Amino acid sequence: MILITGLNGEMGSALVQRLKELDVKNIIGLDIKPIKKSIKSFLTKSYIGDIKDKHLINKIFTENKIEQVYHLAAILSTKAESLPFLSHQINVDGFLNLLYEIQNYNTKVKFFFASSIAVYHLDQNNNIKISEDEFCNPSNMYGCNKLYCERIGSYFSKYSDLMNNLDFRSLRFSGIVSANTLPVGGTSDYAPEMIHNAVQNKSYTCYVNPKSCIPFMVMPDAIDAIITLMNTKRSSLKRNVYHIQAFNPTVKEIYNKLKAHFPNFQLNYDINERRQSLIDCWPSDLDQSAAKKDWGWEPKFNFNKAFDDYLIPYISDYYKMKE
Ligand code: AKB
Repeated sequence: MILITGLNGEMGSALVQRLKELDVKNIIGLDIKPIKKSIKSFLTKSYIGDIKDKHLINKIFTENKIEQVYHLAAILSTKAESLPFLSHQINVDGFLNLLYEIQNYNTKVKFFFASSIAVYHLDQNNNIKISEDEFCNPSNMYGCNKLYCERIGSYFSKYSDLMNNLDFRSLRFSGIVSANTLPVGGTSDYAPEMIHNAVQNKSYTCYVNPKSCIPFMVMPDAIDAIITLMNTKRSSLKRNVYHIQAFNPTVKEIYNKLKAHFPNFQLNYDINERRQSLIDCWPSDLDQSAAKKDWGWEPKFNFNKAFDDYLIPYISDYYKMKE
């Protein structure tokens, strides 16, 4: 059985749909809210409840033979700054609840953990290309949570005799833009919000400045990356954790692209200092040689293709259908 946590979220919904297209069966979903109608039929079973609830996680592992986990449930970076203790409970304790069950399991468990470029902190000059092992010194709650989970996931799977059955794999994502959904509580949310507003002929007030620049990718590439990483032979993977990106536009470049499609689009600014400081200390470019070499990472959508062939046509159709 495959367990997906945070199933209703942007990534969970996209992942389960893709797995269904690939005819993957036996999927169990976990979410704090009732499973969305649009994805419920893809599941063999669902559990509604809290990742923090040890008893519920124990019940899921006892009632099912879990062989793969896609752990996506999390509080994102902006929300984590205002709710740091809740963020720790969900992002760290929730993760530990899953590992605790795996410890007592006599089945091998392949575990995917969604991590983030929030684990990095660059003091200045964030336009250098960095590798996975540099600047891992987070200055935000979400990044601290994610880095710690990466480290203990790697520790248990590599060094601890308690969990020889754990095969831990993780990707550090940055901003992800989907045609169907909007993120909640992230710091990179300005890009998807800007695009969705432009398509709906609405103006947008951006909370970071025009020069702000972090990596992005579209949801289909993010989902393909997860599935490819999970299907790669363990012996080919030289690391437990990889970072990936597809393009890294500034806010101004996103605006220019949208303006070319929607000449009436208006962008205003109302800078949020905390969110700006997070964006400013995150890298704007990633050295992806490890992901390319070990499991053949190659995004299908560069900046132009992402906007011209995916985001703008699909988001336009999405809102037309809603009318
Ligand atoms: C967020 O903005 O919190 C996330 C991230 C950078 O991981 N998109």
